[in-house]
Amino acid sequence: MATVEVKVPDIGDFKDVEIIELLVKVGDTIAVDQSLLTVESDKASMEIPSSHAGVVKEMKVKLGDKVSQGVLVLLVEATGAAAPAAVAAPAAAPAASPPSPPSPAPAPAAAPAAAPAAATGPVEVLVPDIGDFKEVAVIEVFVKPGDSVKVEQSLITVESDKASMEIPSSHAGVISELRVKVGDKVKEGSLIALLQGVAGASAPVASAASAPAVAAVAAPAAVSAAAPAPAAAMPAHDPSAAKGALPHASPSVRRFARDLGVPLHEVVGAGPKGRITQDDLQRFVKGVMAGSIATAAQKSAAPAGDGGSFPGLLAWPKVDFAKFGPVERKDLSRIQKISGANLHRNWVLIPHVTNHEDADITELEAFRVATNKENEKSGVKVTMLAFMIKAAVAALKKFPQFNASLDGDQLVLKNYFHIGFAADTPNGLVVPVIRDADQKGIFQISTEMGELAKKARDGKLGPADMTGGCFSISSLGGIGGRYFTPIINAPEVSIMGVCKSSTEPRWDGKQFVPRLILPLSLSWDHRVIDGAAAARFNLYFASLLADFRRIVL
Ligand code: CAO
Repeated sequence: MATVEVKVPDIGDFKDVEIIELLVKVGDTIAVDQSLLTVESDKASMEIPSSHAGVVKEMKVKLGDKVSQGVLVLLVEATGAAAPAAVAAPAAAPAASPPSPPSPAPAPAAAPAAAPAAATGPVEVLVPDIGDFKEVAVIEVFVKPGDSVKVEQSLITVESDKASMEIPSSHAGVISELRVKVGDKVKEGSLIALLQGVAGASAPVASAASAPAVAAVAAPAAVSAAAPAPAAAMPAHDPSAAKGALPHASPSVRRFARDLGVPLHEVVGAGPKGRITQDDLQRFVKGVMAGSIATAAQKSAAPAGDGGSFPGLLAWPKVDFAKFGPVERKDLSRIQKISGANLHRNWVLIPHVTNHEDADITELEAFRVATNKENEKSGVKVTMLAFMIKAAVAALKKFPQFNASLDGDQLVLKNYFHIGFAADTPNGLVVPVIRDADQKGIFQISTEMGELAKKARDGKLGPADMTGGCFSISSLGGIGGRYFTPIINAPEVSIMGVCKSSTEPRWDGKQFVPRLILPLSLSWDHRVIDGAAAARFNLYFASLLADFRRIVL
C-alpha cells in the first residue's frame, strides 16, 4: 500500500483561508470525496474533500492554519481508490466537470442599456454566476421588504452539500419585493429581490458588464476559470454590512441539525470562535434526550419554576402534594407572573454581590419626627425612604458608574436621576419611579411616593410610572428584618435594600451610647461595579444619612 499525499485542490479565489474544523484524525478510514476539513472566509465556508481512499497516517495541518491550493493536508495509506481527476476539487465543484470560462456577471438580453445613475424603476437583483452551484437551497434570508441595503450587503445564504455562501446585493436601494424564502432552490439568474430607489450605486463588475436596470449580483472581477462556486460568490468584505444570524457551523453540521430537527441557534458551540461542531450537536441531542437540556420550545411549554432550562440541572420536582395532606391551588397574579419572570432573569444573568453597612440615623430620625410634627396639618407624612431617595441621588452623582446600564460592550451613563422604590401590593411587588428626584424636595418626594404607592395598591400603575429608573430602593423598614439581598432591577446596576432601624449601643470614644442604626444592603452588578466602589458608595450613603447636611456640600 502506497502512502499518498492529499492536498488542497483548486479552491478558486479561496486563498490563505483558515481551517475551522478538522473532520478526520490519524487512524480514520476515509473514502474518496469524504470531507477532511472545513475552511472559512468571511463570507463562505467550504469542506475540502479527499482525493483518495485509505487510512489517515499523518495530519499535516491543524486548526487555525491558513491554507491555499496545493497545501499538504494529510498522508493517507491508500487503498487504491482515487478521485476521477488527479486533484479533487471540492464537491461543490466536482473535479470531473470541465473548467468553465471566466464568468462575468450575466448581461440579460432584455436589459435596457441605461447608465447606472439613470436607473429609477425597480432593479432586479439576481443570483450571479455561482459556478457549479446548481439548484442550491436558500437557508437564510437576511433582509425583508422595506429594508435599505448597500452594495455587496449579504442578502441570502445558500448552501450545497459541501459549501455555504452569502449572496451579496449588486445595488444599493430599498427592497420593494423579496422573491425568495428559506427553502427555495436558486441558481444563477434566479430573482432574489426588486430594489427601489437605486441611486446608481452598483457593484463594479455588474455595472461594467451589464445594463443596471436588470442587474446581476456582483461577481468578483477575479473569478478564475476553474474557480469553485464559493469563490465566485465571495464579495469584497464590507464590514458595515449586516451580519447574518446563521449559527457558526459547517454546512454538513447544519444539514445534520436540520435532519434531526435541532434548533442550531440553541446549540452552544465549543469550537473555535464558538463554532458548532458535530460533537456539540451530539451533546445537545443527548442532553435533550436525557432531560438535562431543554429547547426553547420546551422551556416555553414548561410550567413556571421549571428548572429544566439549565444544562445539568435536575428538572423541577413534580410532587402530588395532595398525597401528603389537603391542598388548594391558586393562580399567580398577573403582577407575580411578570415580576417573577423579571426577577428570575435578573438573578440568573446578573453577577450580584451584596455589601452591608450600618447608618447611624439618630439625628435624622429626630429631624424627621420633628418635621412631621410641624407639618401635621399638611397631610404629608415624611418617612425615612424620602431621605434615602435624596441620599441615593447624591451618591449616584458622586459615583456615576452606579447610575448606568450595560448595553452590549458599552456602559450607558445617565445624566438624570429617576429613583424607583419597591412597593408591596396585595397583587405582588411593583417598583414605581420618582422622576427627576434631584430636582425635588423631601415633601414633594413624600407626596409623590404616597400617590404612587396608592396607585400601586389600587393596581393602577401604568408603564410610564414604572420605567426609566436609574436606581431602586427596597425598604422593608416598616416591617422588620436585619439585612437581605435585594435583586437588581435590570437594566439598573445596583439596588439598596433597607431594613428596620433599631436602637443599639455604639462606642463614642468614652462610653457606649444608644444610637438608632439603620441596616443597609447594597446589591451591585459585578460586571460594572467593583467591590471597592461598592464599599465607598455604601459608606457615603450611610454618612449622608448620619449627617444629612452633607447632601448640600
Ligand atoms: N426603620 C424603622 N421604621 C421604619 C423604617 C425603617 N427603616 N422605614 C419605615 N419605617 C416606619 C415608618 O416610619 C412608618 O412608621 P409610622 O407608621 O410609625 O409612621 C412605618 O414604618 C410604615 O412605613 P411605610 O411602609 O408606610 O412607609 P415607607 O415610606 O417606609 O414605605 C412603601 C412605603 C410603599 C415602600 C412600603 O409601604 C412598602 O411597600 N414596603 C415594602 C417594600 C418591599 O416589599 N420590598 C421588598 C422587595 S423584595 O421582595
